[in-house]
Amino acid sequence: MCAHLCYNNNEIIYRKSDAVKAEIMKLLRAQQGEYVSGEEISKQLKVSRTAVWKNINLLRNEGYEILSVTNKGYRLISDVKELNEVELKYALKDYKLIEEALFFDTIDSTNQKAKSIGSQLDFCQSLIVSDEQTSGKGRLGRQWESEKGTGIWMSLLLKPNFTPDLASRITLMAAAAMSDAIESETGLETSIKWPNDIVVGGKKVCGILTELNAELNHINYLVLGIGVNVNTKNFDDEIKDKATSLSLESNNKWINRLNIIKLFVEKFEIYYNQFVNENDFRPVIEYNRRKSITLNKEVEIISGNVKKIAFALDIDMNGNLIVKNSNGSNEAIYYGEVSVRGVNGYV
Ligand code: BT5
Repeated sequence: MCAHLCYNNNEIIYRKSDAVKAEIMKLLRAQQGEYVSGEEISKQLKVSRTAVWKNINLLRNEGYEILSVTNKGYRLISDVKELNEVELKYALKDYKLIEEALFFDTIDSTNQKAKSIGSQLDFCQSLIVSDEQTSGKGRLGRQWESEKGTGIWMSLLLKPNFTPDLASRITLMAAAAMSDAIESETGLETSIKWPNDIVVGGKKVCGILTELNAELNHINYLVLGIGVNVNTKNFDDEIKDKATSLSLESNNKWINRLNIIKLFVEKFEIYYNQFVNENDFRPVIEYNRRKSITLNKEVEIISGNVKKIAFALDIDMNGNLIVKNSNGSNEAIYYGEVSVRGVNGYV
C-alpha cells in the first residue's frame, strides 16, 4: 500500500469534506439560481448548519460565487469552473485505479509533475490535471499547446506490474478509452490515428504521450499523458490546419471537461484491469481497429530522417502496425520513434 497521504486519517477526513462541498454544489445547481435554505441543505446532507456555512465559505474561496441572504438561504450566482480540485477529487473517488487526484491552475507539464512524483518512494497511483501547461510536451520533445481553461491536460501515473516491452499497450488503451469518452459526452464521431492521436473531422483533437521509467525487466513507473482540445477556439498558425477542438466540431457548444475525464477513467480502468488481471487485450485492439483512420491506405512512415511509403494492413494483437512495403514484404511497425502520416497530409 502506498505510504502517501491517500490512506491516512487526514486524507479520509479531507475527502469527506470534499464530498460535502460537492453535494452542496449539486443542491445549489438543482435550484437553478433560486435560494435554498441552510436548514434544507443541512437536513439533506445530514450535517450541521455550521458545517454547511463552513463549506459554503470554502467553496467561495475556490471561486464559486454564492450569495447568502438572511431568512432565504444560499443562491448560486456563478458556476463556471466545472474543473477544479473539489469537483475532480469527488468525481474520481470511486475509481480504485486512482489513489490520489491532484489539480493545478497552472504547471509546466503534467507529465513532468507525474515523473517527479513517480521518482519518490512509495508514490500513489495519481491523476494530475492542470488548467494550463506552460511547457506541454508531445513526443520527441515537440511542443503541445495547452491554453488555460480550454482543454484537458492530464497525466496518469501508474505502477504497472508488467514488463517494459508491453508499455506501449497503455497508449492504445488510452486512445480507445478517450475516443469512447469523447463520443459518449459529445455525440461526435472520432477516429484513431495509430498510435496516439484522436481525430475529429480530419483534424487532431487529442494527443497521447506515454513515458516510462524502467529497468530491463521492471517498470518503476509509467506516465500516461493526454491532451484534449475541448473548448479551445484558437491555435497557433503552424497547427491551425491540422488541429481542432470538440467545441469547434460541435457548433461552438460549450463542453464539460470533467465529464469527459470521468468517462475516460471509467473506461480506462476496465481496459487496464482486463489486461493486467486477465491478460485480455483483445477489446482494446478491436476498438482500435474499428476506429482506425490509418488502416487500409497508403501511409508515410517517418523514422528520424528516413521516410518511406507503405500500405497499412492491420494492427496486430501486440498493438503494432502491420504494413506492406513496396517490395511486397510485411513489416511490424512498433510504437516509438516513428510518425505515421497519410500520404496527402496529416491523416
Ligand atoms: C502528442 O505528441 O500528440 C502527445 C501530446 C501529449 C500532450 C499531453 S498534455 C498532458 C501531458 N503533459 C504533457 O506535457 N504532455 C501530455 P505528438 O504526436 O508528437 O504531436 C505533437 C504535435 O502536435 C506538435 O508538434 C504539433 O504539430 C501538434 N500540436 C501541438 N499542440 C497541439 C494541440 N493542442 N492540438 C493539436 N495538435 C497539437
